[in-house]
Formats: sequence, C-alpha cells, structure tokens
Amino acid sequence: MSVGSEQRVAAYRRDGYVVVEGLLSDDTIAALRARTDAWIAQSRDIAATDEVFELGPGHSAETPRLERIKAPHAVDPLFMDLIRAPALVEVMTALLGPDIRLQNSKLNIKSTGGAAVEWHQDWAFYPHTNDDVLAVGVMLDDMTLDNGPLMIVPGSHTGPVYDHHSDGLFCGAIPDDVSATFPDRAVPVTGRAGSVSFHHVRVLHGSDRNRSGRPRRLLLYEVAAADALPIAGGFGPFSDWAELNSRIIAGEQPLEPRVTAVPVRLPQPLPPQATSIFALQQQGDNRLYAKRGARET
Ligand SMILES: O=C(O)CCC(=O)C(=O)O
Repeated sequence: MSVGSEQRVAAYRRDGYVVVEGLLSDDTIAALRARTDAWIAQSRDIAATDEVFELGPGHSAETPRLERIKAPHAVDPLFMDLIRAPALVEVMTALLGPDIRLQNSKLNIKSTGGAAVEWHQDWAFYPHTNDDVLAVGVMLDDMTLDNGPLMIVPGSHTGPVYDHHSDGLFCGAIPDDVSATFPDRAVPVTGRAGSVSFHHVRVLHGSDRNRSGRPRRLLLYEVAAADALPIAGGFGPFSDWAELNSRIIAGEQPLEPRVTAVPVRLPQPLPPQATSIFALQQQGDNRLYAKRGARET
C-alpha cells in the first residue's frame, strides 16, 4: 500500500484523521530527538517563556519543564526539511491536493506528569478561507495509552464548530458541559516513534496528562491547501508575498484563495497571557481533563 493510498484518504475523509505507522526512519527520529534534548538542556538557562521556549509551571534550572518549542521550522532547518520529506509530502498531497503550504509548527514536550491539553478544534485558533487544513503529528516517542496520547473524536470534523471562550475571552478550550461527552466517543492515537498522524483542522481532540515514567514528544505541523488563506490567529492574514511563498511545501501559491461556506468565530478577545494553547487554557474555566484529574488524585 502506498503511503498516500486510497484507503488512507477514505479513512481520513470519514474519521477526520489517519495514522501512518513507521513512516519515518529510526535515524530521522534519532536526529530530531537529539535536537530536542539540546533544546531541553538549553532551557535550563532560561527563566521565562520567550519567542521560542514555552516553559511550564515549576520550571527551573534543576528541573526543566520545557512544554513547547514554538515554530521549530523557523529555528532549525532540520524541521523545515522534514516537512518537505517525500514520504510526508505524498500523504499530505493525497489529503489536501497538489499545492500545499506550511502554516506553522510546534514541538509539544509532555514530560512525566506533563499537563493535559483540553478539548478543542484547531480551527478555533486559526480559521482559514476553507477547511482543507490539517495537523501532521510526528511521534518522537512511542505514543501509548499511559503517556497522554492524542485523543480524537472520529467523524467530528464534519460537525459543529464549537465556542472556545470562557468569561468572554478566548481560552482555546470547549466548555466542560459540551466536552463532557467527548471522552466516551474518543479514540487514542497511539503508535511507535516514527509513526505520523494527520488530523483535520476541525476534528475534536485533546490529550490527558502523562501518567507514565516516559516523555511524550509530539512534533506538530499545521499544513494547509495553498488556496486556504488564514483569516485570523497566531499566523493571521499574511503581509509578505515572499514569506508566504517561502512556506510552500509542494506545488505553488495560487493568487485566488478558495472561499467556502465554513463557520468562523474569531479567537478574540485574548486574555493577558496568550503565549500558547497551554497558557490560554489555564486562564479559562473550560478544563475537563484538569478537573477530572484533580478528583482522581
Ligand atoms: O500535544 C498534544 O497532546 C495536543 C496538542 C494540540 O492539540 C495542539 O497543540 O493544538
């Protein structure tokens, strides 16, 4: 079966996600892990979240709690080269068409005990002119049931776009009374390191805390059909044609955006700390995982 096979495309259209086991080689994963370990070591000298490093609660030089590297593709060419790797491009073009563009990337580091990510749709953070947009998730570690794997509600990408606000501010998480039904309908996205998931921008997802003794590092790329242009969000409406084109992964950037009847709600207004999904979610009250976890411990 080719990596961009018809069965995989059909599964993605039906479920809103698909996982390709063993897509990347052990050598590739080893290189990505080595770079990640170097960033974790570097974070010992950093006291506050900045443009690249997102630090978690309790971070210190002795016990680094680096939660995220922001936009690793812009920091190290290894990460830009990876998203252009033929095996990844074959799947992405099968799912999105021949012209595709990288929107952003992030490396989520969920160490032992690392926090949950509350239920959300990526679309709430970065709506586009059409929803041919997905997240590529490169598993740098085995994603297992106990280390806080991505949880996805299959088929939810064709359903409603939910409110992600709390007390009138964008918090990047769905209210608990709505998300309470999601855990029972969700499936875990597990796989060996080197496996890669592809999830639709509107699919409902979240992930629990890491209850294992092993790290769970997930490298995420936000990728769009090139005719989908951002309306709002971190990488909002573009201002520089050359910069936009520099992120083309395959094909070319068309001059005509494709505008479809997609539901859009702006990720605004923002709370005081809007440095990442982690910071946003902590400031709101939409925290199903955190509240359930607190009851269990
Ligand atoms: O790292 C995770 O478990 C999920 C992250 C996620 O959904 C996001 O960063 O948008």
